Amino acid sequence: MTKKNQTLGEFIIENQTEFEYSTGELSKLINAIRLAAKVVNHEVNKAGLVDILGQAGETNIQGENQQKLDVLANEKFIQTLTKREIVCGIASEEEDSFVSINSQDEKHQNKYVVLIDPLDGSSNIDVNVSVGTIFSIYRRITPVGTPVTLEDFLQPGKNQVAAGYIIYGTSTMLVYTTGHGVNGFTLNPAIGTFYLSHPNMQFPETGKIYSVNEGNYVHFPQGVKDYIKYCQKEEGNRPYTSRYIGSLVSDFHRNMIKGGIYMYPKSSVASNGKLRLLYECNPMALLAEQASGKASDGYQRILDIQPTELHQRVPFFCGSKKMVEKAEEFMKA
Ligand code: AHM
Ligand code: MG
Repeated sequence: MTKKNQTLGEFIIENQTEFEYSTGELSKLINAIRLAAKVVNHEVNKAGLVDILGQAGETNIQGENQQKLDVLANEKFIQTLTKREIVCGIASEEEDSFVSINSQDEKHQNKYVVLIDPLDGSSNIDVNVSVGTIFSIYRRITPVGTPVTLEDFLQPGKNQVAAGYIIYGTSTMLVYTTGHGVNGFTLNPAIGTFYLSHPNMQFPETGKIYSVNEGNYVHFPQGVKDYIKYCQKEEGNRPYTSRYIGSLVSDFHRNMIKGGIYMYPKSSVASNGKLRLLYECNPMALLAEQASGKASDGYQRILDIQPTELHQRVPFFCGSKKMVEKAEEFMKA
């Protein structure tokens, strides 16, 4: 049952029983994410005030410069999840390999692994534009009590038991699903409490917004070029509006509320696009489907893809169902 203005804490407890293997473990995990979100929110909000802006001077596994806040957000999420001993493994965009947290204590028979992008859209940090955290949760495949292996992380997105994001925007929101629809909670920063503000979020079936980095146009496959031309054509409810923040969480969030499509296609310079399957596309795809939207790599359902690598990239088309279907039609042609 969802009651508007319910706190996230109340919501988690009330809805715990609708989860298939309800032992309270997943609830504890969501609670830990809630806590880490508040800590990171605090850091993101004061970023302009203290000297934590700028690059940390290190390069992550994808060869990108890490911003100090990326590193900080990564630390906070990993610390919060590790200290509570509620997961057996964590994979992060900022870590080369997964972190195994197999407690020696027999009592800690943790079943879940978490994959996170601790601070997505980090090129927006320096210019005061919204960034986000994305998370994805699976039950491990290997037996409890043994160390987690790569196999536990390389599961197709359809196996996710929960997924969500935190958007550090004009207000901070935590939006998540456990496979029973999508609910959004807004943080009241004065008292540090998330309240249910957006119950049962739904993508409009179609929309008028397309979000893509059109600077890459010349490198896009013909199907994407044709779809963009279709979006711009004066006919019916078109031309559509172009909106691209360059922060997946923010672009997705806006499109879910207003109706739209987000695209990060492959290109002649990046054969699988840019976005990472495991901790960017899969969680967003589960949220999209749970909110009556659709997510595809242009040809097939994102959630059906069998991953082969932790930091694997995949082309991504996500948003209002009819718009994604239209983009797929152009890709096939
Ligand atoms: P990041 O994880 O390094 O921040 O990269 C992911 C981000 C997405 O949030 C965003 O949609 C995309 O990269 C923007 O990329 P581009 O600047 O190439 O358009
Ligand atoms: Mg990212």
